[in-house]
Amino acid sequence: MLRQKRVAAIHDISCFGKCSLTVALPVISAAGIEVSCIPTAILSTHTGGFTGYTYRDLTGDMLPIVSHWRELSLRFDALYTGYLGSPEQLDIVSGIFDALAGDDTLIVVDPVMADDGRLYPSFPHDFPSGMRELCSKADVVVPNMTEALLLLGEPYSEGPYTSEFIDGVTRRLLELGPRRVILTGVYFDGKQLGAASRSAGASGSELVMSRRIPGSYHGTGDVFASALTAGLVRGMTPESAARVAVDFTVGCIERTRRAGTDTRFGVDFESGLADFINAVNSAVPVRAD
Ligand code: PXL
Repeated sequence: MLRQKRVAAIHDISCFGKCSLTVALPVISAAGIEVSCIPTAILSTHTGGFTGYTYRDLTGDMLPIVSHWRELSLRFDALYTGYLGSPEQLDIVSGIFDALAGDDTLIVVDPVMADDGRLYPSFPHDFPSGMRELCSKADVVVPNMTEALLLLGEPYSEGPYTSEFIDGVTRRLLELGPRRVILTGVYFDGKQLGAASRSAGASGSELVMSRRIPGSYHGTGDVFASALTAGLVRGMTPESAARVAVDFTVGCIERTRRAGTDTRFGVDFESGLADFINAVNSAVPVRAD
């Protein structure tokens, strides 16, 4: 019988404002993949635009969860990390990679820490250098442009970008050690926005573009990285997984814009899940054996 794939998602739970685990769990599950999780913190809302949120640090729970899982000899097809609850968790997650990854486990690191040219206020200024080390252990890293430039220790640069600039960023990110980079927030004009995908040894970046919708919608990085991880685990090529993830994310933003929802509340990804599942299944049909 075909074995169901299993992913461990390591992100916070933001109780309101769809992002991190409240996105990763449903999106990856929709692709037919089992998702276990290691919550890094519990917040009443995410930190993007809300004030007065509660915050419970779960750093102390992470290794005991992993120890129990090791007693159960659980195996994972992918480990997928996002928002970490404290700087100490960088080392802890690195240890979790060593403890849980087998030879065939895909490690996806979304270095969630910044956007729009700014490090999130919850992180200390040296967080990007710790994140750089974690990224060196990844098979795939999925930074946005702000995170990419922080990882590289380079000044933030507003777009529109040139293809030479994007190729330079993806090349230097690969020099940090991951096997593949999928850089989001890539645009060359006001009309299109997308991602640049590049693997170690490739001579340039492959672009996966779509229409650009004005505005900044919270949680879209998590929607994209979760859909990408699901596609990769299902066996899609990085470019086709990025294509499906870009289309899914743009659809979510478009529906949310039309509904006029507060941009802090997260995007309507739920209404796009059926199309997302169909896109994944038509790229990699489920074998009936
Ligand atoms: O979507 C990224 C994210 C995840 N979790 C928390 C956040 C953010 C971005 O602000 O604050 C708690």
